Amino acid sequence: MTNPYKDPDPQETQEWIESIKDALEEHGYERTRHLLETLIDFAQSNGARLPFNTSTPFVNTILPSQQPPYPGDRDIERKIKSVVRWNAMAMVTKANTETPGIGGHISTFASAATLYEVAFNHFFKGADHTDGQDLIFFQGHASPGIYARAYLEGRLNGQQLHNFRRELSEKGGLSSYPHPYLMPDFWQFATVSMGLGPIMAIYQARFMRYMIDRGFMEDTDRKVFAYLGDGEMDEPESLGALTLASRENLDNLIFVVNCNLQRLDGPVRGNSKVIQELERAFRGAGWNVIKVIWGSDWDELLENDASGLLLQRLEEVVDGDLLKYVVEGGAYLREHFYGKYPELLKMVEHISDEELAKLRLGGHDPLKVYAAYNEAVNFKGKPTVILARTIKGYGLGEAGEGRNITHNQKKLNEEELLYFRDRFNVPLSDEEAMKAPFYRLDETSLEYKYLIDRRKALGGSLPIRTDRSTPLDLPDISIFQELLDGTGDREISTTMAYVRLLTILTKDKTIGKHIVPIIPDEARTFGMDPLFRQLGIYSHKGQLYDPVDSDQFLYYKEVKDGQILEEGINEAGSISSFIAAGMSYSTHGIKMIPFYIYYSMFGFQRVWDLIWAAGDMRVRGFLLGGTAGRTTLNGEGLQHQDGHSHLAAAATPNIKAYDLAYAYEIATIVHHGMKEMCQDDKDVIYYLTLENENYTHQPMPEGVADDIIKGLYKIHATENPTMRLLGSGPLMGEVLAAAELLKKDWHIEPGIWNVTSFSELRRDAEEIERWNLIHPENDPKHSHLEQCLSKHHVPTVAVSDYVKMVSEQIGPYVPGPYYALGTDGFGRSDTRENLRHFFEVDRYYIVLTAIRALALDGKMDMSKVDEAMKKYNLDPEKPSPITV
Ligand SMILES: Cc1ncc(C[n+]2csc(CCOP(=O)(O)OP(=O)(O)O)c2C)c(N)n1
Ligand SMILES: [Mg+2]
Repeated sequence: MTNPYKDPDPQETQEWIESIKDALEEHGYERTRHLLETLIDFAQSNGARLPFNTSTPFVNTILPSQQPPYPGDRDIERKIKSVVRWNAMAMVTKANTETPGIGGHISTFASAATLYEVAFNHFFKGADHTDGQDLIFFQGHASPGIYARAYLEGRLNGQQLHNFRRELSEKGGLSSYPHPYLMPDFWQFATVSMGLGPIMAIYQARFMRYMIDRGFMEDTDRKVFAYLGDGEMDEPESLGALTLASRENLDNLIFVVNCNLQRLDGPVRGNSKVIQELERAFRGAGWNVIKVIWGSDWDELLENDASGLLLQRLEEVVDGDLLKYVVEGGAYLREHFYGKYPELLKMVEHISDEELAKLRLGGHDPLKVYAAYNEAVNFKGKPTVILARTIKGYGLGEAGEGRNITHNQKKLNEEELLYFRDRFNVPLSDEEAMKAPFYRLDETSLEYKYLIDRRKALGGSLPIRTDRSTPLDLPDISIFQELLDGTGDREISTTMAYVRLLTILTKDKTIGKHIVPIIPDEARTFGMDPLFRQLGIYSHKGQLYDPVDSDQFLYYKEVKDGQILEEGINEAGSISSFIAAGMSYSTHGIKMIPFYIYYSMFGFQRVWDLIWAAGDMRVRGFLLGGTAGRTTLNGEGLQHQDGHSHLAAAATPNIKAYDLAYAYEIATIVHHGMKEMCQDDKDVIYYLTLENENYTHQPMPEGVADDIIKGLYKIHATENPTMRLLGSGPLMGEVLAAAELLKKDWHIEPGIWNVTSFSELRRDAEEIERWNLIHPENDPKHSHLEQCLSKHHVPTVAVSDYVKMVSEQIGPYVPGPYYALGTDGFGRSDTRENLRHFFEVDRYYIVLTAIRALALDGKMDMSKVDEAMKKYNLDPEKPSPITV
């Protein structure tokens, strides 16, 4: 390492080095480490003020002498790898030749091929392995390579490869990236939104531990591997949860960062070194770091570097230069890298320019990569990251190797194809190669046999997504009887009703232990703290301290087999836990039902991308937006009040979203949702908004369960209504009050309906509309909305505590004129009453809108509108909540 301190006594320094050398030779690494650490501690405590340094020299962590022998046949593996490389390149080239602009990536896999091949041949455990299956997050843009291998194994056919990125082709195609939603028997994890893979992998590894600690499964040494791009590590989510992994000693977790030093536009760190920076971040966070920078070709050079000058030069040089050397070749490298010091030039004078340029890097050398994996899978007590130096577009030559344009290289021309063929010795004639065909290994060949045998020995082909879970018995809905019966005079919030439901559910003998309550430091806000003691907060270490409230019955109890995942102020982490639990039916073959309750505003708008990924991965579970509703959450203000998460939920295809008003609705929906998830094997996420306004809850009316689930049920019927009111969630109270006013002050008796889900109504209506459109000869079908409302062609006023677009979703399908009241605009801190007035969703504005609707419908005189405004003191000059 470069040391700015000028050594006044090099001889003394040398003597110290000699002592260390002796210690290493006589006593080995551990003893030497102990000696040095003791010396450092001594120096530090005697005022030496040592600088903090978390990086190690820019060389491989594992020395050549520490490398295990390679257990495979390197020649056969190289041949297999070459064919995988070829097919991966060919499928992208073909796709873009036939359909220009269809996209795809050649360079990412080209850089990562060795990293994957060594793992496929020697480490990844498949679904039939006696230990169970490893969980592997493949780098999304490397998908062509993963398909190419599956093709060689005979799992995919040529037609499918041919239709890469054309999933809608008649005979089926392959998705661009890992999407379990689209290829549910193949991909396990959605990784292509960068940064989500790393955080999700950490929480998968943690959830695996949770399942073991809670006694659901044995600890069989299964691993979670996450393959990541070095550019991807700039996403805050990538590094954001590192300390959780080390704090929880997740030695079942292995990150492999493909350090090709490039991202899409150019270098990840032109002016410094990304590998060193990542090492610092990971070591600082308590991870085991294995750097795989230089291949075996460098061993001798580095061993001969007695003066340390080569190492010094390697430390000096920045990534921008390292990339230039890849592109410019040997002569340039000699002049600019070695040429800086005459001694270095001398070191390489026996090596030709061509050989110099070809000195292989660590991430392309199976020996080095194997050594790294071998250490990683055996390392105890900490998660491991392998930082592997590779070249982006490796083997593409002038078509893009190491160049800034490499990420967007979508096809090779004939000349480039021939170069690639030669570079990897792919057995194709010129004529054949120029057509970029897919190459299949002969089933009698050694390579084919080896490929298949290796995977057989390791438990089967990968990637694979299975569901080996069995249905869970569900208790009857009567376990929630107290919620179905109403609260009498007692006023409670829907949040309190939910907590009661969760308490009952977790105590249930049939399903209780499969419930995974997840909470990001908000349990007391929601009144969930009694569950801490009842269920315990999961902690692998148990509780090493006496909690401050240990003298109380409901103390803060952390325990090794605790059921609650208390994630701290960490919504991205919490949703990652939700994802891990909600796909447990597939990853662990055991159905678990996550209930993740969070502060509504910090849900969808903060981590929607992870929720989207959850949808892609067919996660099942319940999301609960607590303290929701723009006017129902009083006091807090603009950044707390959620009035729009239902828009996001409506746009997420496998989310069923409900805004609930009464306890019995919650019981009905949760019971139905559990049935879908645990017995019908539907991949659904239920999203329920819950509020903190206290009011009384009626007993459940007869025969409304199905309608509650469908999204709309009747609260009050009238013989011949002239209009109807639709209320939703907490604003149901204002709707009922408005109906009273309409009756008392205007002698109007509206029909009253409760909307539990605008989005479910809309989906149903859309589906029916579509069916009717394309079946003109058949009797038209009728949506639930139509069945409920088509009897009376009267004006409708709909009110919710969300932006108007939420209730407007059903506008086109509601018979008669439709008026939506909602909470568009930024929130404010004030009382509920004032907020509902401000957003014009209170009972008076509902009445006003109803009267105008009737006037426009010719049923009342327009002068009544003005009269109503005066009567209820509604100021026509009041500023608009949308713009003020
Ligand atoms: C969140 C997100 N932002 C941007 C992209 C677009 N994108 C795809 S690949 C890529 C560059 C990837 O670089 P790196 O992570 O270093 O991977 P490499 O291909 O170099 O292995 C970008 C910006 C994305 N997929 N996800
Ligand atoms: Mg990169």
